[in-house]
Amino acid sequence: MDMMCLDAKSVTERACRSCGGTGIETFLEFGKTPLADRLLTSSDIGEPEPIFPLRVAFCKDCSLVQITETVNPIILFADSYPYYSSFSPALLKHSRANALDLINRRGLGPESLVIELASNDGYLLKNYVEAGIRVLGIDPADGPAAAAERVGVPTRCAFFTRDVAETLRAQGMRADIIHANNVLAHVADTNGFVAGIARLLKDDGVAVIEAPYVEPLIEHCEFDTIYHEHLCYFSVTALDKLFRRHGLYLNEVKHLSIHGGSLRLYVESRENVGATVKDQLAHEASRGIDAIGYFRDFSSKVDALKRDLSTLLRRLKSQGATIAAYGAAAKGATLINTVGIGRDLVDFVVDRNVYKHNKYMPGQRLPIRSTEALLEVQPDYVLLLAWNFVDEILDQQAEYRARGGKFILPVPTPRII
Ligand code: JHZ
Ligand code: ZN
Repeated sequence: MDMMCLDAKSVTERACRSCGGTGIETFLEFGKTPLADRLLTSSDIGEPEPIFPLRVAFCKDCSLVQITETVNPIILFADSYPYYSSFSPALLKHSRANALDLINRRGLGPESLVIELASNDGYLLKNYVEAGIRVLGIDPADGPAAAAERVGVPTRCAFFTRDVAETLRAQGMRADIIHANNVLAHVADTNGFVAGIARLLKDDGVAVIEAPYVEPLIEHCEFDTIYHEHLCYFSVTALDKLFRRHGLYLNEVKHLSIHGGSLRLYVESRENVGATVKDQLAHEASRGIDAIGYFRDFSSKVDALKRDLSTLLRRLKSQGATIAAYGAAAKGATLINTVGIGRDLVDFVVDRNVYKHNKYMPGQRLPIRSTEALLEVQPDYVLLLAWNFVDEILDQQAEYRARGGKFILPVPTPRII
């Protein structure tokens, strides 16, 4: 990464975030868009919003898919970050199962140390605390970090960097497990972050990392998961190279359905590459995911989806239907701003996260209300922006549906259910 001056709002990268190669080729261009998690308050409404280029590129040297603009992380994460992991019961269940599995598999006890990078509101580490295992959370967002402390998860409010890793190591801390969920793609200094993990891990420790996987993003046209917080869109091919550069080895990989299709990576300082990784590398080579050709027609698929969704919404509206949306998700911001879904089509967005209520979606400025509004208003249709939690949300909204309400799923192709 270019060195970012602290005052700079963003920088445009000219070289690959991982390998530094200069052979990066753009394959998708959204123009300038607002920041996906920067929800507006009523006093912001009269002001213009900062917008930044959103452009996706492929590195011919290491196969990493990445955006070319790095927005200053302080703007993105440190101030009023509205994302609290604990609002999703499915995510809590998924996280608890992961912790219990590792406690078992690695025989963790009171002497062990588990560190989580981007520990948010303590949604994962609290399971280790319950089991009497020492933990440390590190997260730069003050609201979620304070919420973690309240549930008994000691948390340092900071960005994790190589320097932070050195400081913790100097204080005698080495981790048996390092968790890093949905954060590797978010850090501007990709190499510094991975080097920090290498320094903080015990010799026989394991880093257990979750990140959205680029293959389902492309195959299911999940273009809305592209926004400025997500700097990288990983393949196993690109990850394997990234870890090896820092003396770490991707030894095992699992597929997860969460967030539209993610990978769980088991990374250690001892090389012991298992069949799951070898098979995945072979799969990516056979599908061509390690070459630009795989990505070339994505842009036209995205355009077709955007057009179909817009046409569907306009048709329903012209028939007199009322439409709301569900999930003031970051991905929802990309969807409404790239498709152009404003107040003329959607009246409001509902969300369970109380920190998002009475605010407005970036760009299109759709107001955000509590989920109760769906039964109060009973709109004819609800566009599901948080489509990754479709099962959970449909169950929860059984009453709205029983009264005749319908959901619109935007991806992989717009459809009404
Ligand atoms: P959700 C998040 O992105 C945040 P987002 C982050 N950018 C990231 O990297 C990805 O995840 C992976 C609400 N909700 O989690 C909660 C309900 O209201 O899909 C959220 O506001 N009711 C760091 O923001 C939103 O929907 C529910 O029942 O795109 C979902 O957002 C459930 C389950 C969720 O991700
Ligand atoms: Zn590269």
